[in-house]
Amino acid sequence: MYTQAMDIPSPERDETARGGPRSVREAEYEAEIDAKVARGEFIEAKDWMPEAYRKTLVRQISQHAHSEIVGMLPEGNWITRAPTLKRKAILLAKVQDEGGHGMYLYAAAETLGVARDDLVDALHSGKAKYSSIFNYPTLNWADIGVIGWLVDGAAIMNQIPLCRCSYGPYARAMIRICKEESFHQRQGYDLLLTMMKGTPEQRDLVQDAVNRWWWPALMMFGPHDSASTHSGDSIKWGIKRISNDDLRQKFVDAAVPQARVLGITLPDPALKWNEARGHWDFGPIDWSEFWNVVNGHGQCNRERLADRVQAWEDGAWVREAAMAHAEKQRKRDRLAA
Ligand code: BYC
Repeated sequence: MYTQAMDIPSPERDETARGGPRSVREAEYEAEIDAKVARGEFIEAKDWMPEAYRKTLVRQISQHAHSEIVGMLPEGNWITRAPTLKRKAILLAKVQDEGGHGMYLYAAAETLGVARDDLVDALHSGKAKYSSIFNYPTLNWADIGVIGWLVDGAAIMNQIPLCRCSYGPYARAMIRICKEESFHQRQGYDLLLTMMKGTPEQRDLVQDAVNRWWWPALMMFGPHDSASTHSGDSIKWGIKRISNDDLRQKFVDAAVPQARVLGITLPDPALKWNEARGHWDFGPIDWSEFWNVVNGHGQCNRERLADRVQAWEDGAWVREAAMAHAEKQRKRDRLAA
């Protein structure tokens, strides 16, 4: 799996995508792809695929990769301020995992014939999206616990079905990512349980953090199904297995009993068990806030992008050194041959 970036599309398939000699057989290929998806088989990098399927995957996987590396920032901010050595070690490991998730996902996107530099450029220029959730600030230590509990909890709910996504390299990357997300969620919940057993001030910090993160966490699942432009195709192609709203409902149903165990109140007066539906009803989401953040006007959008660009520029010497080392190695190999 970790060499999957080498598994790039074949020139023959590229020719088909450009409408070359094999394009007359496209309908047949599409029927083959549909049958594979229906049988629950993976589509692999070297298989022919409809151009729209490839583009959707590049869009979703690269947005996902960007979310992971931008997602390192709000928590990274607290590594130096963790209250104990144990919490610092846990947070360091979690943030490193997120960097690793970004790398698996960029590698999975590269199998679709895109260059990583172009994806990174799209992020830095503000053209590419990343999850809305990372445009909110982390104001106190309880925010780190709440990110683990709610943000990683929402991420797992969304990502478990992606382990069965029809595109093999993405599905395989998601298996490992979900295992690590599970640790992330648990460490957050554990941190909050510890704070809730502490002083009244600590409990107030937890409640304040939950009040600020609850609604943005619900927005992570994307717009209401009726406003989700990509869901129809993505579900047809087996990329998305469950709709945005259904995943959001599953998340609310899981979070309510967890909130009770913690002893906090979720900030939604409309939250009510609905016997007939067998689910928790919840209040309306502020979609104007969601689109405002998605379109670049959230509290931290500018800061997050500026930090990513700065990190990229600061890391230039590492990339140059790696390239120089590889070149030296190539020369040595040539001489030896
Ligand atoms: N934020 O047609 P729709 C993590 C955009 S990382 C921003 O429903 P789709 C973690 C959407 O892109 C978590 N934009 O789209 C890391 C589309 O715009 P474009 C990241 C959003 O793709 C570090 C438009 O709205 N997880 O867990 O079918 C630390 C219409 O939406 C959002 C993933 O990326 C949003 N929340 O469904 C801790 C999972 N929602 O592209 C934790 C993989 C929607 O047309 N991604 N948009 O310009 C997915 O499952 C899907 O892409 C989504 C959206 C469910 C997010």
